[in-house]
Parts: sequence; structure tokens; C-alpha cells
Amino acid sequence: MANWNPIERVANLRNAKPKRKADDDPFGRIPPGQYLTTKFPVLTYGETPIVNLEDWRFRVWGLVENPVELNWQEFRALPTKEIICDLHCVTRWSQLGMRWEGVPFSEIAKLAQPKREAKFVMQHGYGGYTTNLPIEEMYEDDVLVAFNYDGKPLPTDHGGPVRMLVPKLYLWKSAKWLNGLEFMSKDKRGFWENYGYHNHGDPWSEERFG
Ligand SMILES: Nc1nc2c(c(=O)[nH]1)N[C@H]1C(S)=C(S)[C@@H](COP(=O)(O)O)O[C@H]1N2
Ligand SMILES: [Mo]
Repeated sequence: MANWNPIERVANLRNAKPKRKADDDPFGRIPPGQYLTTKFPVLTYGETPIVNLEDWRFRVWGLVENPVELNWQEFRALPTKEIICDLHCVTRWSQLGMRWEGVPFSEIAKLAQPKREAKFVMQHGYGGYTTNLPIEEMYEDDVLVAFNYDGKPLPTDHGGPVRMLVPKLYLWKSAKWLNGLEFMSKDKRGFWENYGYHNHGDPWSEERFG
């Protein structure tokens, strides 16, 4: 359980000194201001929701032709994909070559059929976490509703049973314990975006704060 305050956290992050070492970027894969780690730190605001698979539901609503609510069996019947990606956190760690498996966002969209007016997607997680993105970024071919990490079921701390994974952006743009996607015509800021994080979050242009 987090005992810190989001406003203080954003203030501390703004003042944080980069820990980057000279040999941190042998392959040109570490964005500016990031350092290389081989650990996978856990970063959660609030309680970690524990959801068992029998109770787990995944909803798609808003500007879609076909709103859906899936249980675990229905979700796992959707086509899946494996990716290897690098992840970058706004707290400045980057980890390379992580292996994930999940249902591509495009498959969820195929099922729900976004209306023409749907221009933005809000990710919702159990516990109330939200984060927002333009719909076209969700259609990138590495964006997954991920259920496996490193060949094993995604650990609860990292968002299991499923989390969103948007590898090209800072990791706060990937909601853990994902339980819904809301399609919207207008943009709306999510949890950290409201506390001063950037609305977009591209690590290569250091879109850390708004
Ligand atoms: N539901 C939920 N998702 C979340 C968060 C959270 O607090 N709750 N934190 C975000 C932030 S700020 C980060 S950096 C990443 C951390 O993911 P990790 O714990 O797997 O490293 O999850 C993101 N997704
Ligand atoms: Mo974060």
C-alpha cells in the first residue's frame, strides 16, 4: 500500500537527478535521462487489487457499435500475440528485451467496433486507475492487453491477471489490472495526467511532465 502523496511524488520526480551511467546505452536503446536496469520495479499508487479469474470481467464501452463484457474464458478465446519490447518508466529506469504475450488492442477493437467519432481511449483498471491515449496510438502493433510476462502468468504486482501494455510510451500509460476500455470523442486526462504528468508520454522526446 502506498503511503506517499501523488503531489509530492511528482514534485520529487521533477527534481530527481538522472542516475544514468556512461555505459548504460550500448545499443542506442535507452532514451535520454533514463538508466538501464535488469530489475522490474513495482510502482503502484494505492492498494493492489486482488481479482480472481472467476470474478474477472473486461468491459468495452462508450463510442462503440458493440459494447462487450468478457469473462476470462471469453477473453482468452481471442487471438493472441507475443512481443519482445523495451520498457521505460518516468521514474527513469529502462529495461530491455522483455517478453510479453497478450491480446492485441486491434482484436478488442475488431470485436467492439469503435464508431467513427471515437478518437480517444481511456484505460480503466480495478482500483480506479485511469490513463488516456489517442485511439491511433492504441492501434500500434505492439499494444497488447497482456496476460503473460516472460512466459508466465503476469504477477499480481505487475497488474495480473491482465494489464494494458503500450511499450512505446512511458509505463504509466499502461494500466495494471485492466478491466475496461472506454472509447471517447474528446480527450480526458487520466490519473497521473491530472497530477501533472505529460498528456502523451513519449520517452524519446522526454514527455515527462505536462
Ligand atoms: N492500475 C494501475 N496501473 C498502473 C499504476 C497504478 O498505480 N495502478 N501505475 C502506473 C505507473 S505510474 C507505472 S510506472 C507502471 C508501473 O508498472 P510496474 O509496477 O509493472 O512496473 O504502472 C502504471 N499502471
Ligand atoms: Mo510511474
